[in-house]
Amino acid sequence: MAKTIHILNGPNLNLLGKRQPEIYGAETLADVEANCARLGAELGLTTALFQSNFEGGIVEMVHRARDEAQGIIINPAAYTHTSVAILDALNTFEGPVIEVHISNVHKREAFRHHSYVSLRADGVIAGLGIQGYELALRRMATLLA
Ligand code: CA2
Repeated sequence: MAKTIHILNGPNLNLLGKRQPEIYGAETLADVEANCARLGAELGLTTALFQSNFEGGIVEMVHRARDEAQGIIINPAAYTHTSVAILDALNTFEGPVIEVHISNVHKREAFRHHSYVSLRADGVIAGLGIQGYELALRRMATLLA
């Protein structure tokens, strides 16, 4: 049976492609979903993309992934830098976790340089635009082979 990857997205990423294209690009979260579904099919992986503007919503998405997914790709957005709750939830997930940031957080404000989620992530991609999600999916295929 095809392995399932959940792609979790945090606050404001529903606005991707609609605001601040100079930082986050012109493509939308629907484009990310379509690109990952297409590549997932090539790699033999089923993908499902979710987004929440709420910290607890992301925690619950991780709980759902515990039952339904073999791997998590997560862009926790601003909660990357603040959320022990999301880190704690990810620590209950047994499969691989890859953290993705569209922008290069290390080139930005100092408060974006620390990530709680990186304490759990098996890999981190930053600054490669939305292509980072597809690169994370390729790595998932390797990790789950
Ligand atoms: O670069 C990333 O992917 C971030 O996770 C994006 C977060 C930011 O807080 C992190 O430091 C880095 C912000 C997401 C906001 O997304 C928007 C997209 C389009 C328009 C406005 C916001």
